[in-house]
Order: sequence, then structure tokens, then C-alpha cells
Amino acid sequence: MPDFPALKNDLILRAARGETTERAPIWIMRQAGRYLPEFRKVREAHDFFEICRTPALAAEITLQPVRRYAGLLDASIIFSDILVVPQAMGMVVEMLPAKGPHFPEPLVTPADVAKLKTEVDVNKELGYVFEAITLTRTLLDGQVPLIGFTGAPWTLFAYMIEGGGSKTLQLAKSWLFKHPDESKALLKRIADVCVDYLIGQIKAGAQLVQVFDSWANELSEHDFREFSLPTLVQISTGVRAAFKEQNIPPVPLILFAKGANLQLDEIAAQAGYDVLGIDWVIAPQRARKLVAGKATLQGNFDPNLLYGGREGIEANVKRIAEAFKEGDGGQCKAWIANLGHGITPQVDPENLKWLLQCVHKYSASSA
Ligand code: 1CP
Repeated sequence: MPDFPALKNDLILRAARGETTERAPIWIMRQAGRYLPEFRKVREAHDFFEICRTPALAAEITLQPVRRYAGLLDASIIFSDILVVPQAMGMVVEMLPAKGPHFPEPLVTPADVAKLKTEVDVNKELGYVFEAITLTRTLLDGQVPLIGFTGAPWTLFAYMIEGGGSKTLQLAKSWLFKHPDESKALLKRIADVCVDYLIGQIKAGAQLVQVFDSWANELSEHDFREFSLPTLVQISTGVRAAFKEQNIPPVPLILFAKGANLQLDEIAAQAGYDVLGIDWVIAPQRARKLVAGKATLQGNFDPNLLYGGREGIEANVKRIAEAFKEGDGGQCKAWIANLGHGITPQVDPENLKWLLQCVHKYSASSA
């Protein structure tokens, strides 16, 4: 493990361990991104995946929100994308202007799985992410912890078959229903890569890691249990085994299974994650009841709250902070504040600043 500057703010690590904290730590999903003019400026000069593959650029963009919101953000997240995993498995992924990710040759039938690499050497294929993490953690100078991440197997599987974003996931789901065994085999292969990828990120310096199952909300309870949950367990088990076998100091594991709200109890009991991200649809009180102290909760402001004006932002942050503190003597316990999904491109950065300030104020023990 490289030697890094001492950490000055460990609030998120304490909350992830389930401790009571003086206020809620906060970071924002997609905090380095298109709502920031400084990000758009770098993007004008560079292709999206070129930035991901250039550690100095990825580090610079990761640091942008930390710099702009100095003292207000409690974590950084490495600039990359979940779709670097399908690239590592041998697929071509492009980022089209205004359209988003595009796979020119998506998987059409299970026979196409043969086109994927049988063995994926993450150090060779994704070593640039590891380098970016090591550089970023050094440049962060201990201000806040650095989060690494991967897409969850189900979400990556869906992109690999749909070939990009989709409203219905009709193609990906037809695989689940028509070819359940082949689907499970492919999901497992993706999970194998995710395990190695997360271990590599942790060894490179990631201080927490998050698994994004952004499309969990599209699966029925049955199908989530059948196709997604086992691979999420495979990831947490695989990473925790590496902590032991390779003598790696353990880091908290975060799972964001968007919209899997009805199954939070099952996920908290079985999936093996320290922190569970929740979207804005479920009330904090209900989420806390379902999780029953088995994990820290992360969330869950509606991303559109950032369009709600200063008063709207303040009132809703206050309400949600109070809900998370309820029953704990007005103190924050095991809560990491965040949005319930990524920040959107049209947000005024000043409104995000206000939301961060409101979280500091209303999550504090004295508030
Ligand atoms: O043109 C551009 O500049 C591309 C915009 C962009 C950015 C800034 C994309 C394309 N990805 C990213 C960065 C990114 N993606 C991060 C960076 C770190 C940070 O959070 O600051 C992260 C964590 C992601 C993760 C990601 N990519 C997810 C999971 C999170 C989520 O929002 O659900 C998903 C689903 C993607 C796919 C993706 N990449 C980019 C877009 C526009 C999308 C979504 C496309 C779709 O709607 O299907």
C-alpha cells in the first residue's frame, strides 16, 4: 500500500461504521460532473473516456467539487464511469454528446458472450483507474476520504445488452426470462471482474467503495432476488475474503441498489454491505425500520430538491435530518447524507452549496 497523507476528516468512515457523529457527513452522487462549469471546461478539450484514462485529468476533476465546496463535502469519489468494466471485458463503449453511453456492438444473444475476454486482468485493463486513485488520494492531502466504485453486475449486464440507456430494459429482461441460466453465468462473470476491480481500487488507496445498482428498481422482488442479489453477495464476500487473505485493512462497502426499497430488510440481513444507499421514494423512518440497525443509511434527498429554491431546500433538509435523528436523542447515528440519485446537469452550483450548508446546520446534534 502506498503511504498517504494523514486523514483530517474521518466523519464518513465513522458514520459508515454505524457510530453516532456530531453531524451527518455528506457527499453527492455525481458530484464531479456536468453541473460544474469547471468540469464542462475540461470536457470541451477532452473526450470522456480520455479523461477517465488520464490520471492527472481524472484527479483534477475529482478535486473540483472538493475545492469549490471546501469544508462542506466529507468525501470525494474518483472520476470514472461504471462502463469501464464492460470495456475491460472487451466491449467498445463510446460517450456520445447529448446521448450518453453507446455500445456499437451490444450482446444480442448468449452466443455473443463468447466475444468477451475469458480472463480479465484488471491491472492491465483498468490499471489507469488504480493510478488515478493513488494520485488523487495523494493530491487530496487527507482533506476527505476517497471513494472508489463499480457498477453492479445487473446494471452492467443491462447496459451490455441494451447497448446504452433504455426506458424499458426490454432486451436485457428478455435474456432473464428466455435464458435464465446463461444470464446468471454472465452476471457471475461480471461479478468476478467487479471483485478484482474493487480490490485493486482499495489497494490503490480507495477508503470506501460503492456498488451502483442503478437499475435495481426495474426488477421485481423475485427477479432482484434471483438475478441481482446473489451477485451483490458474491462481490461483498469476495472483497471481504481478500481483506483477510491479502492482509488488506478493511474499508466500508456501500451498496446503492436504487429503488430496492421493499427489500431493504433482506438486503441489510444478507447482502454484506456496511452502508445502504436509498433513493428519495422511501421515507427515512421506514428505511430505518426495515434496516433495523444492521447498516448505515445513505441518502435520500430528491435530486430535484436542488430546483426547489432556497426555502424549499432548507425546509426539506430540516425535515429529513430530523427524521434520521428521530429516536436517537436528536443525534445523528449511522446516517450519511446524500441525494437519492445523481445530481443533474442543470443544477445551479450555488443551490448545491446551500443544501450542503443546510445539512451541516440541521444534522448537527444541537439543531
Ligand atoms: O458527457 C459527459 O461529460 C458525460 C457525463 C458523465 C459523467 C460526468 C457520464 C456519462 N458519467 C460521468 C461520471 C460518473 N459516472 C461518475 C463520476 C464520479 C462522480 O460521481 O462524481 C460516476 C460515479 C458515474 C456512475 C455511473 N455512470 C452510473 C451509476 C450512477 C447513476 O447515476 O445511476 C451510471 C448508470 C452511469 C452510466 C452513465 N454514464 C454517463 C451517463 C450519462 C450515464 C447514464 C446514462 C443513462 O441514463 O443510462
